[in-house]
Amino acid sequence: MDKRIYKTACHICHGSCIAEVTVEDGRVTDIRPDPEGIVNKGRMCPKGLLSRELIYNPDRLLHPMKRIGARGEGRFRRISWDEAYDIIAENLLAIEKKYGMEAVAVAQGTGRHHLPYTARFANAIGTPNWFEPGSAQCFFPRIHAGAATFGYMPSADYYSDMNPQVMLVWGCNPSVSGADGESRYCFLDALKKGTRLVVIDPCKNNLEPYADHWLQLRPGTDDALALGLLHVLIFEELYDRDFVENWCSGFDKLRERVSEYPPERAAEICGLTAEEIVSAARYIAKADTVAMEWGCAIEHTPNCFQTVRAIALILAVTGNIDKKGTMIESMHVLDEPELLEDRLGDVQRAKRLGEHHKMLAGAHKPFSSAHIPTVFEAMRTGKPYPVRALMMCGNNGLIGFADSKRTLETWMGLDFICCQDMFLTPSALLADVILPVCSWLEVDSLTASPGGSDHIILCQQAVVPPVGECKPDEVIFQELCQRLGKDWGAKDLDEILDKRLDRLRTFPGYEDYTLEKLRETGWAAVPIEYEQYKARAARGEKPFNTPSGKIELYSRMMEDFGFDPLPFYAEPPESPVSRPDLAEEYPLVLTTGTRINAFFLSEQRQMPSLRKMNPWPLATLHPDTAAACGVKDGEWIFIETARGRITQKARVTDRMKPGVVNCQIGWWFPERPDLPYFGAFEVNANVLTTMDPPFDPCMGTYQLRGLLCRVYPNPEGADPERPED
Ligand SMILES: Nc1nc2c(c(=O)[nH]1)N[C@H]1C(S)=C(S)[C@@H](COP(=O)(O)OP(=O)(O)OC[C@H]3O[C@@H](n4cnc5c(=O)[nH]c(N)nc54)[C@H](O)[C@@H]3O)O[C@H]1N2
Ligand SMILES: Nc1nc2c(c(=O)[nH]1)N[C@H]1C(S)=C(S)[C@@H](COP(=O)(O)OP(=O)(O)OC[C@H]3O[C@@H](n4cnc5c(=O)[nH]c(N)nc54)[C@H](O)[C@@H]3O)O[C@H]1N2
Ligand code: SF4
Ligand SMILES: [Mo]
Repeated sequence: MDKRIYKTACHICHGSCIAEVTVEDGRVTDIRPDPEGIVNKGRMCPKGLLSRELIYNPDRLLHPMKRIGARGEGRFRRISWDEAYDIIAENLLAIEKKYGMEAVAVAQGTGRHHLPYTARFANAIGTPNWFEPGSAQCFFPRIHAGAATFGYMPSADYYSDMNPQVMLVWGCNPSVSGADGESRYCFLDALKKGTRLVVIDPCKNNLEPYADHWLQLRPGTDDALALGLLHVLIFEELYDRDFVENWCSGFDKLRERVSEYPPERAAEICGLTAEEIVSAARYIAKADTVAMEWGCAIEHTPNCFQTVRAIALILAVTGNIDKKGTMIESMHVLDEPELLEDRLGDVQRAKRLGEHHKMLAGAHKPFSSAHIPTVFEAMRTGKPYPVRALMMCGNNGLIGFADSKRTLETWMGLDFICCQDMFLTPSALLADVILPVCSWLEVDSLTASPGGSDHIILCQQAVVPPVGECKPDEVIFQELCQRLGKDWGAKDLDEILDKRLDRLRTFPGYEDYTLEKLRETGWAAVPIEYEQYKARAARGEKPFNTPSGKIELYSRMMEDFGFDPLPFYAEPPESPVSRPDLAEEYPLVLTTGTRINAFFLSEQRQMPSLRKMNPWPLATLHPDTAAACGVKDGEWIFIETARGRITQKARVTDRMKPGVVNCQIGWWFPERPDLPYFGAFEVNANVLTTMDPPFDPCMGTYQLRGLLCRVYPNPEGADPERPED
């Protein structure tokens, strides 16, 4: 028997836990955490550990298929890769000829191994209309607000002998979702070592024992809270005067803006007391070292960019930047793969839909993304020009994008859809061609950690050959380019991966490092350099890579783009304050998201052990709210907004802020192919959300949190058609 143990990085989530995977006769027989794994040190979550249920799942797509029934009906026929590529090439080239390649949209899922290659594919074939659900709603706002403010996105330092004394946990639960591009374990270790928390979250959770302050704000009002905290820090003179004078610009202007947000005003907006805000601010100011984990909850309103900036400025004025145990700068140890932006060319780039959202789509940055609502509008109306095809990779947009009914209607009208996935998802049901892809155990990839300040490279490798006829996304893109007569710009994946190690090779001890070596060791790490800005200043260089060379409390980049250079509060467009008329009908505040251990977004519902951990979709509400709506814990309820209604099971807990309902996301029932779209329109939270304007001017973000809803019992109780839990 042939038996071998490989070290490889799991990358099901945004983290990278090093696993020891046993392979016997070409099959994965065991998955364990590597006790030495640099970020996980002997721990992995159930999603990674149970991945044999993923790779050998009976629902796994094993060969390419083409649609034979009506779109969405779910009838497909097995075809060869050759035939699949022929169909795709024929359709895309016909669309290119008739409308131009901009009529082909390329949709990417959240950032995992295929992220750069999907963008590269879009550039290689010549469409500017590449997008990722996170571009405007997740992580990218933090990246770009970080760049505008500091010249980089800082992230929490868990790696020095100085544990963060206090951490702000803002709209995030890193113990479940993973810290910035990290798995959760570094955060949990910091807690064990004594880090105390200030948590900003409408719902209390497992972090409660570690929190000295918990600000249960009304969803969607994080901007007002950040400005209220800044008010206390500035007007009580609790900020770091030396740091601000030496390294920040625009303080006086910020002070003037912040004067509009005394804690009493912020408290009223957020549904808190002024005392809660004042005491939290004083606590933050008193700590020697403060780091932060900020989550996507702050990126889910149309004032997303200003919200993220306002929060970032708390770290800036308290001087918690680039010192041990605070927020640190990237070592950029892993080069990005080439995105082939030149291949796109200026003419095509200028056609990018949503170009005026400069922080999203601007030509000044890599991973420029088209604006999803604008692309969808073009699909529906042909304006400003037609978009007729959709290439989906690692994206389950019918579940993940706002307003699922509108998404369905939009995609129904397209000429051609191709979907690359591991499973027949509700989105894949709409495809003309489905391409089966590899799981994390079947692909080669490199990841950097942590996401915002990488000093570690983690190596993911194919430990077994692909099951069935599956292929890695990267190979599919290269072969598709070939078929379309477009240049992929590399001989193979190894060439691309090897090039990404160039920067690592500039560090002492790594001069001759190879991909092969990395596959043996599992990871490579370089030492963090703290206070890089001081070293740059000593060399006569700009300390920070911003227009002024300082941390920009007043952002000149934003001013140049015509955006307000100073943060402000804006009420979400749908809220009890901005829409009192609608609130009469829908009196509760809805938030969505809140990651859970068992699942990554819409995935893993087919994995029996994980599904058992969370069999049904749950909506959380306070006992007073539940009583007012006549619903009981554990009962199926309806949650309804102006867009539609879904059903989930009530989870009643006094940890939730009264008046707020929090729906789980990502739900569909893969075990129910008999239901239209696997029941997605009955249970998926995005039936409730909206993609309507107004959008965040900088990023084009729409509102996913803080919407208006109502809740009532589902009189049918547990649907008899639905298996009991
Ligand atoms: N296990 C697991 N890990 C994941 C994922 C997953 O699905 N499962 N998804 C991945 C992805 S794509 C992302 S973006 C991250 C997201 O993970 P996080 O950034 O941690 O975000 P969420 O879990 O969506 O929400 C975090 C908290 O925000 C609170 N919240 C809700 N509304 C608001 C609000 O308006 N303001 C504030 N301050 N808080 C609010 C919720 O109660 C919740 O506790 O996780 C990644 N990691
Ligand atoms: N209401 C509401 N909506 C949200 C959010 C929220 O908090 N509230 N969060 C938003 C956020 S932060 C994000 S990032 C988006 C996420 O949106 P998506 O990225 O679309 O997330 P998923 O639903 O997990 O879809 C990912 C798909 O990729 C497939 N897949 C997994 N690995 C691979 C692979 O290696 N290759 C390929 N080709 N496919 C693979 C999976 O089977 C799955 O079908 O959703 C957003 N939607
Ligand atoms: S935390 Fe993320 S990387 Fe680690 S095992 Fe779980 S899914 Fe994989
Ligand atoms: Mo995300």
